[in-house]
Amino acid sequence: MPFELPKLNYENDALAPIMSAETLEFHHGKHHQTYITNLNNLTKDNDLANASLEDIITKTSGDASKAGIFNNAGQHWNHIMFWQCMKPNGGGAMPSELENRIISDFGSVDKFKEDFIQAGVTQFGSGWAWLAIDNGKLVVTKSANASNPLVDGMKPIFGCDVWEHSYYIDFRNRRPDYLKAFLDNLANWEFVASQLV
Ligand code: MN3
Repeated sequence: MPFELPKLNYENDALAPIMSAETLEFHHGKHHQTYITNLNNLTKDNDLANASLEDIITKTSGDASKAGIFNNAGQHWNHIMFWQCMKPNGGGAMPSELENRIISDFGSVDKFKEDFIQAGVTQFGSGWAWLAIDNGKLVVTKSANASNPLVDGMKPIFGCDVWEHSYYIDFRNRRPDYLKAFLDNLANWEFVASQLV
């Protein structure tokens, strides 16, 4: 079964002005679709054709001869996660089970947000900022290009795309402002809480 572009849970214009319809038309409709088209072409005639997306990522990680498959599979997984991490009028209060875990592992919600923004700002070039579960503990981490914490045995539960295609139309070069707005106005904390189990 070839991989397919997931539908968004909101209209293209529903996240404006933080993330404009123009950004989503390109980012979801063109960039994400291209990763899927490439992934399907690269796996259709080999032993990965029937593997799960997670298996493809972990099996090709670190193998230079499979970099094309890894990059497109990683970006497909990362974007499936990313679209679900946002909602119209997001941000705001977290469900208590998520807030309590964050306070337990970071000290405060503000410290988590500070660490998350710092991870995204300091990811040199393209990549991702993440909240992930590592051996039962919540951690903030970052990854370059198409990689994600799955390759390090962690479970990512929240991620922000810091490739320029995700924010340049709406924020130009202001990546820190994009990350702050992502947390305060777009984050779907109910989805993140659902990933804690
Ligand atoms: Mn992207």
